[in-house]
Order: sequence, then C-alpha cells, then structure tokens
Amino acid sequence: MNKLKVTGVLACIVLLVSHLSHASSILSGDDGYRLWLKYDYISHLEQRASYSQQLSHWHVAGNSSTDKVIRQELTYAFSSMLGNQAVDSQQGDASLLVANLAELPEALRNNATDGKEFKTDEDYLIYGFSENGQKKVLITGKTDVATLYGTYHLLRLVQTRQSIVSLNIFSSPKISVRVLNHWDNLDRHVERGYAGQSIWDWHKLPELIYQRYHDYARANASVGINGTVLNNVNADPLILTPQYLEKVKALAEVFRSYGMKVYLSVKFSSPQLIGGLETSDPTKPEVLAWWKQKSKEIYAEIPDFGGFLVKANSEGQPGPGDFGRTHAQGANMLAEALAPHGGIVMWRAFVYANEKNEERSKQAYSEFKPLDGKFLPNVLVQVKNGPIDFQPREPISPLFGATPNTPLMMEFQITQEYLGFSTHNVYLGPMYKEVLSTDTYAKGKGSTVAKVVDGSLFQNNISGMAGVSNIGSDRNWTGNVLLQSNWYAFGRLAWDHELSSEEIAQEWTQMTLTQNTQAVDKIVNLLMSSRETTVNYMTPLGLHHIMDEGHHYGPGPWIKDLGREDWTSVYYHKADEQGIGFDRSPSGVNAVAQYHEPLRSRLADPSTTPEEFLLWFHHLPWDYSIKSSGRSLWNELVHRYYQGASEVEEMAKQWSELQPWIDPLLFAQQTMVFNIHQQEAKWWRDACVSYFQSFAKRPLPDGLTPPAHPLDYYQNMKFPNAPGRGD
Ligand code: BDP
Repeated sequence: MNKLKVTGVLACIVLLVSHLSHASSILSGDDGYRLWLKYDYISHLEQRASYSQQLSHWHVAGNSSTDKVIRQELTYAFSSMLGNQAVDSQQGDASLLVANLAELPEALRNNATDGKEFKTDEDYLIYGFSENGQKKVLITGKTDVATLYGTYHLLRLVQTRQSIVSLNIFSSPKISVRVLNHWDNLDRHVERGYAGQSIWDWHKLPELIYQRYHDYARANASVGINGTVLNNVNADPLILTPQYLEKVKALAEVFRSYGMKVYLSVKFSSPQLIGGLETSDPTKPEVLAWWKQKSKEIYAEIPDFGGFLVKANSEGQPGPGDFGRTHAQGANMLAEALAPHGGIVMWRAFVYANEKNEERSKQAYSEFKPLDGKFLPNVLVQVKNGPIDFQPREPISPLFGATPNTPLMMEFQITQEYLGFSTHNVYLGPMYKEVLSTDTYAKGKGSTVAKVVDGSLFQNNISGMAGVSNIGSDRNWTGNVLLQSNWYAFGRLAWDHELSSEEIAQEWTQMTLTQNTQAVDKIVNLLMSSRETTVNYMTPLGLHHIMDEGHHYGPGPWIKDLGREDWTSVYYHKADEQGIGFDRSPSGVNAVAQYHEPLRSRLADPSTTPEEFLLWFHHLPWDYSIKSSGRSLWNELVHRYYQGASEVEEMAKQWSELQPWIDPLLFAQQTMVFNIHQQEAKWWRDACVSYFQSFAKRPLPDGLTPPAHPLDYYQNMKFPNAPGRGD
C-alpha cells in the first residue's frame, strides 16, 4: 500500500470511530438525572472505611415528615456510598445524631452551641464531639428543616471526600427568601426554557405525583433553596382558580417536607379576568376584598403558602398603572391581603413603559426610586441584576443602593436566554459573583450589591434572591449536564454569597462528574473561564442586546424596525461609519447619573470606564485606542470575537481529554454539545464581525481567517421553531 492509501484508510478509521462514538448507542450510563446527589460508591478502601466507622450508626431523633426525608436520604446515601446497610440505630449507640436543639440532652446542647447564636429557623450546626471514647457527630438546629440542611452539608463533605472529624460548622443563610422562578405555562411550555417541557404536569395533578417532584425538592433543599414560584411571570389568571389551586396544593404538600414554600405569579387583572369584577383598581374596596378572599382561600388549603410574584405594567402585562395608580399602591394592596397569613409580595422592577418616554436602561430606577419607603413591610422589590435584561454582561442595575427604605431582591437568570440556550457550556457562578461583589458606594466604599440584597447595608428585615430556573422535563433536568452547575451555584450563593464561584464549581464537579483530582482541576478551569469566553464571542467590550429577535437564538446585530425601537439591536450598538456604542454618559442619555459617586464619574469618562463596559456607556470612534492592549477599538473588538471562539475550541479539546474519568454516556452526550457550542461560537463571531465590518470598513487584523460566509448568509438564517419562545 502506498503512503497515500495508508493515510486514506487511517482517515476512514478515524472518521468511523468518531462517528461511532457520537452516534452509537450506550445502553447504560449516567444520564444526569441524579444531579449532584449521585452518592456514587466510594471505591477508595481506606476512605470508605473511615467514613463507615463514623457513619454506619446514625440516629434521627424526630418523627416529622422532614425527619423521614432525612432518614431516607441517609439510608440511600450511606448504602450507596459506603455499601453498607447503615440503619437508624438507638440514640445512645449512634455516632451520627440528627436532632433538634430542643431534643438534645442539656449538657450536649450547651457544649455544642457554646457562643453560637441561632438567628433563624434554618441555621444549623454540625458538631464533632467524643462520648465514652467514641467520636461522634451531631447535626442540630432549631427546626427539622435546619437539620435537613445540616444533613445535606454533611453528605456534601463526604461526597467531596473531606474529613468529618472534629467538625464545628455553624451556618446561617445570609438571605431569607431563596427561590426559583419558573417561567412555566399551564400548557407546559416553558418561556425561555431549553430543557424540554415544564416539569409540572398540571393536567395530571393533583392525583399524579411524580417521583421527580420529590427529587426536585431534594435537589433544592440540598443547596438551601427554600421556595419556588411555580408559574410564569406572564401569568395565566387560571392559576388562582380552585381547579388549579388544588394542583398547587398537591405540589406544596410534596415540597413542605423539604423546607420549600410554594409561591405563585399572579396577573394583576385577575379580579376582572376570573373574579367577575369590573375593575382591578387597587384603591377600590371590592378589589382589595377580592384579593383578601382569594388569599384566605389559598391559605386554608396551603397554610405555609409563600406569597405572590408580580410582573405589572411591563411588556403588556396589566398593572396598577392601568388605573393611574403607582407600583406601590398595587404591591401594597396585595401585601395587605397576604399579611395576616404571613405571605409576601415580590414585585418586579423589570418595567419599561409601553409609551417610550425615557431610555430603557433608566426606566426602572426612575419608576421605583421615588417610591422608596412607600411599600409595606412584606413587599420585596425584585430587580434584575442589570438595567436592561440578563445580557451576557451588564453593569449593575442602578437601583441597587438607591432605595435605603425598600428591600430589594436580586433576580438572576439561570436559564440561558441570552447565553446560548442549553448548548453553550457557560458556568454562571462568576457572573453572579461579579454582580454581588460590585460596589454601589451607596453608603461609601464597601456597599456591595450583596450587602444591599442581604439586607445588611440598610438593615432591612427581609431579603431575597430569585433565579429564573433552567429546569425542564429533560432527563438531565437542565438540557445539558454541565448547566446543572448553574442551578447549584445559584442555590449555594443565595445561602452564602461569600462562597467563591470556584469552590462551588469544585464541589459541584466532584459531586456530579468525577473524583479524579486532575480531572476536577481541568473541569473547574474550563467552567471558570467559560462565561468570559461567552462574553467575548457574543458581546465583548460592553455590547449588548444584539441577539436575533423574538426567540433570541443566535446573533442578530442587524435587527431593526420592530414595534419598539428598544427591542432592536441597532438601538443598542449604534454602529455607524464613525464608531460604535451607546452614549449613556452626560453627553448622551446620562444613565450614569443614576449611580452613586465615584462610580458615576468613573463611568462618565471612557478612560476610567472598565473596558468590559466601554460600549455600554460610550459611543467611540473605531480608532479609539484601547488602554489595556494598545489596539484600536476595531481591532480589539475583532480580537475578542476571535479569542472567544477559539477559547471554545480549547474548551472542547480540554473536555475530549477527560474521557478516561467521565461516565461514557455522559461524556458522549456532552461531546456533542461541545460540537454545537464550537459551531455556534464561530457563528456568533462571523456574523457579528461581518456586520460590524460593514460599518467600520477596516480590514481584519493580520492572520485571522475571514468569516466563512458573506453577511447576508447570516442575516438570512431563520429559526421559526427555536425553543423557549415568549408569550
Ligand atoms: C425577557 C424575556 C421575556 C420575559 C421578560 C421578563 O425575553 O420572555 O417575560 O424578560 O423578565 O428577558 O418578564
């Protein structure tokens, strides 16, 4: 055989093998269903023996439904990880004791709690002590839910192979309301959902309770999420009818044992739509009476119901503004109805008027700042992290720090509406941390967003964080196993925003993918850089809102002429032959005035604006010199697009090297996702670079391969059936 033939045969074999590995079926393997609660067998003999010694005799003192959950979880976890028939033994014999503070012998309680202040019902303590020469572990708190949280913490220590000797871990949540927001419709379509249909099978509820509902609650409890808003903020009024409330009740009954409350999104015009009233004006007594009656009805069935989430006077939703009333009047009416039952209102600040009167990024602040102090104590104003809409990178919303007398709740998006749906591997931990650690300067240096949100800056008595869920009916829950890390990270940060995104990534990886330290390091590196990479190939240097319209899938910087100017892309990037970017400085729309000093002055001047926000706040000439690199703006923009796309190739390569340590099914599935991710990163790069080049009229920097197709090729790509469409 000549050399050419040999090469040809080899190429065929390589092709065949790679084809097989992608397309062939793998009958058994990890499909991601078990999330981070896999409890795989600890194969290291000594490790297993040492955990077994400590954990094979355990006792859960109480008998509530939550205690039963704890018992079940311990049985499952230990038999699976340790391979033994660990059983609930007598209290005296147990080396692991789970008990409420009130149930503890006084001496033990005093020793264990020494100097610790249990501020909330959720605080827990994991305490190592010795008794009759035997090493023991106690998990305790004021309530059974606290001990459930402590139990998951202990299990996490084992899952991440940490020592459980001489523990003294006291943990208290920094934020009180830690909820997922499901944008799930009653017909099971999930708005901006990329992981299948809604997990709530409304049609079969209340009779059919899937195991998945329990597993969902377990997963949430394991990271400290204590509530869930079941339905879309673009709410269907039917959710408040008796037919649906019965279904809501069935879910609430499942979630209660896991410390999770149920909340509902409500439509402000419900009194008219389902109540037969002629108005929903919040100042009318019959409207208040209707909501009071509805709340009573709900609490009679669901005594621990959490409350309402409301999107009002935003994107066509009804609200108090329809009756000439303020957001405070609307929110307070609902708050008054819920207050006697202990419920809260989460009132969204994501508003921009239908009759455009002000630049969109400024509107939420203009609307809500004057209302500061006007809300009842059981209202939280829920603010998206940035002033526009969950873009890959946004500066913080100027509302954070602007309302000393109104508690603000953070709204993050976990689902990747603007970050590549579920085929881009983006770990959002660094993004959440970037936002939370940003200084608002509201009360001088150190007034971080985290301190605003956790209530410590202004001494609010209620605090909250919401994450728009990425969960769906896919077997792997989130459409792609790596994206489970975002659900996980949201929960962990809502409990403790001081954790680093890196340590969260590390524990998630160990619990979900592999215990091999080398592989864990590689995956954590890959996860940690993934968000910056995404920003680079989508919206570098502060660009934003340049996705395709409607479904928001893929690039669309050319989008113009829609119903509203601020739904188009050209409105946001303002590219022309001279330059690019949105002038939000004092010479433009002066959005910077909404921030505190010194942020305001810093953002007003391009030379002191962080480069990642340059084009968010400034319109700059194509030859503007970028400080960090010395490149022209045009060259820097192109450089970042190319860098982002090549980093995705590198990520895919890193992933391919992990094969020996990852479950074969999971590995094969994820490899295919990486293939899509690579193609789509290049698509974003090529479409955006071609488009912006049509204005900049400058060549690509030397050495870069030009886009594969002419601009109109990208402009003509259509996706009428892209998933997750809006209502
Ligand atoms: C936008 C989504 C839209 C949501 C809206 C919201 O495109 O589907 O309804 O946010 O948060 O990002 O209300």
